[in-house]
Amino acid sequence: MSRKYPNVIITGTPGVGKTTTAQELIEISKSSDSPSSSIPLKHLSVNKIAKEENFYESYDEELQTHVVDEDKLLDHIENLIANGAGEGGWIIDWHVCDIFPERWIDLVVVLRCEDTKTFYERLTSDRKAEGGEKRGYTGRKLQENIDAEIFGVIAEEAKEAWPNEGAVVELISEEAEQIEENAERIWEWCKRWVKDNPRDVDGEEG
Ligand code: DAT
Repeated sequence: MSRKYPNVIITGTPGVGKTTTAQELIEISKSSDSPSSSIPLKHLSVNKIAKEENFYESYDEELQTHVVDEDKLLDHIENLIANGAGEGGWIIDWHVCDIFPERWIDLVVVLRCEDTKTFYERLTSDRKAEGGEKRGYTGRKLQENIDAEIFGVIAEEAKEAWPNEGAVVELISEEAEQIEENAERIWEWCKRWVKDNPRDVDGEEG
């Protein structure tokens, strides 16, 4: 592993709070006042990239969703991640995690909203998170996402793809104050990773 900063994926069923949490984490990293612990984290919103670059393969009418061309997406993200000598610090935000090679990612955070009433309200609400996707889910799209969250489908996929002890962390994202708490936890984890993985001047592992 030759990264200077850790790559983190924030995943979970649509509506659990990935984008909001990633944005909060970036804010925390920017306001960190200690130069020794400063980490230039970068938000990589996969939904945004897929839309901007038009990495859509087709449209699923029943699920009212675009089907992403995963090969194009992975090539694009690989280029981004390899930039800057692959220094790391990418905060990847997407509901799919297991298409990414295991070695790209140092920590997988699965946000959870097991309180079905809260989750239902979020998915059916028309509110749009800043830079996020418009909700107002109905029909099969709504039901499939609620079921996926109840059964913890994404957490299972994450644990299968990253079987190493401690590689996957599940955090509850039900209450508003948990957004900041979770972002703080991920930030503390990033700082510890940097301390535990020191580099020498050549950028080699120390
Ligand atoms: P995601 O990126 O996982 O699809 P989001 O960040 O767009 O989710 O959040 C969806 C909506 O839910 C948005 O209006 C913000 C709200 N939300 C997210 N996490 C929350 C939390 N822990 N408490 C209260 N509201 C939350």
